[in-house]
Amino acid sequence: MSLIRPLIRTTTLAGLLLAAAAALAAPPTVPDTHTRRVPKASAAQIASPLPADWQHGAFMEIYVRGYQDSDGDGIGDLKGLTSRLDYLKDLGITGLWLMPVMDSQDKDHGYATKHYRAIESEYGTLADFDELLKQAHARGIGVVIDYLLNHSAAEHPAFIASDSAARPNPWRDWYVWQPTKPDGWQIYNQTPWYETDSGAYFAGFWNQMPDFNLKNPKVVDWHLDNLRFWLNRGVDGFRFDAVGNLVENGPDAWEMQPENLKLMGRVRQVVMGYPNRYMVCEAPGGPIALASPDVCGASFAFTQNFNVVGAAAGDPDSVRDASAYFTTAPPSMATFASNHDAFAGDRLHDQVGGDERHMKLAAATYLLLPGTPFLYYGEEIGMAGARDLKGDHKLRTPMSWTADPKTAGFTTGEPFRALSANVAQRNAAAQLADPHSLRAHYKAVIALRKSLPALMHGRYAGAQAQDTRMQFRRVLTTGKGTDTVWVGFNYGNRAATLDLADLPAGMTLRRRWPAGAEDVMLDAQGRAKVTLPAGSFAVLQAVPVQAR
Ligand SMILES: [Ca+2]
Ligand SMILES: [Ca+2]
Repeated sequence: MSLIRPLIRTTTLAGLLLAAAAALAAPPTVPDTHTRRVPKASAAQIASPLPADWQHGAFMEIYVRGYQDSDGDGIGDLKGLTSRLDYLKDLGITGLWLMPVMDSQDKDHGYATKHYRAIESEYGTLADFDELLKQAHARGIGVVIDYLLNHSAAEHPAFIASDSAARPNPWRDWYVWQPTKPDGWQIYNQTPWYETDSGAYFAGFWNQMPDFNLKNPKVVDWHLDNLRFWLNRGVDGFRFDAVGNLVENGPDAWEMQPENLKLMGRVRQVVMGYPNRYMVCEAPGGPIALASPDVCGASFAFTQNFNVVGAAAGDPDSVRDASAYFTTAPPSMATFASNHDAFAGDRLHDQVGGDERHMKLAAATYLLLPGTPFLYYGEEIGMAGARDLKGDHKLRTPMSWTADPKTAGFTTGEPFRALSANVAQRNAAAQLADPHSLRAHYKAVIALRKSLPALMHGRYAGAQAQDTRMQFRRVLTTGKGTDTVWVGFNYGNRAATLDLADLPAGMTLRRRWPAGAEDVMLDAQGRAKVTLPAGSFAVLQAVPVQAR
């Protein structure tokens, strides 16, 4: 967290003279590799090589630094990730969300972007990125990258240029500057204003991540050009970070301002100008408003993550809330059990105390409910956090590929961070060898979701929750007719019988899960009873009797 520039206000005479001299100096410049206009996209750049359903998931959120090292420096990189695409394809993944891959100051999470049109040198080159896209597309997998609209790194040349007393300074308005530090601001329990020789700047998250002035149309136009830069290279979309924090209107008006929604609507117009692309926004403090088609179109379903995990562990209130969520939330919400941020909870394995049944139920719950599911890398093998790390680092450990206690198969060198606490017990190699593994379960439920379009696209109907049981229907009406899939969960410790109603009368319910179980006959009123063993779920598809 060391500061790269002195943050002490000039008070000495010498300092004042220096400031006066600086004011006479030429205004600072920014290399045009950061800012040159992006040429209009060609038809080939606009076209998408992916099938239309790719963006309905399942997605995998990947921390490139932690996924696979290709050159032995102990740091995951793009070539390493490319070498693992077959593993992801085999799991049934059709989309990747890469945490920031652009050149960053922090050399850690990557959210302090230093260059919006360059790849983080520790991760590789633009050519490596192009190869990743090519190889992912060849496997029917789209690649969505994290994009930082709200802030850059303090080492970004535009911020360095903005921090200058020279006038006129065309970069000053790119960031949020005041002559002196304003009073009355508190964001996440600290003041967001930081002083330099030239004034005070606003940084909502960290003094090394200054906020852009998104009321400046030049900044917005530049961001839109950066998006085109990546879209023209073949990127399939973006995950937008911290969308609740874009525009500030005062000490009591810094979160989810109306301008944020308008700005994201403009962003979406640019992204959707390229067919078959996808974007999803992050704003824990108001996600549903962002999912509107004229804003982001999709947004992470914060709170539903805790409902899903709580339900899996058999908490009746969580079952009720998990069941109710999509009765009001749009189906474009992006669902998950955990992610890279500690505020969204520990890794799924750790949230349920390593209970295999609870992990399997959580996975099935969010994969079978509406929403676009996002797995967090390693979730599918039950990876735990690091034993002796805290906060976000605990969640961002090297992927456990093998049981090797020193490297986890992640690198031939020294891993950049401590390994997951359960690398010996839970790793991809062991899970791939076990047909009953958690990974095999994820793979099977993802395949089930893909095989029944109603699970991917159907509306949510008949949602009921009672104690530790819930059931719902997914109903898809197309030109070919109406497809109804019934899903029931028993999160409890005893077998339970669920009463089914409002199903198409006279049809048969074919068991799609679990495999091998008997079909269920509906009576003339479309009713049936289904008994579910403790800690299990069933998926039944209504089919005409003669189709048996
Ligand atoms: Ca490396
Ligand atoms: Ca902001």
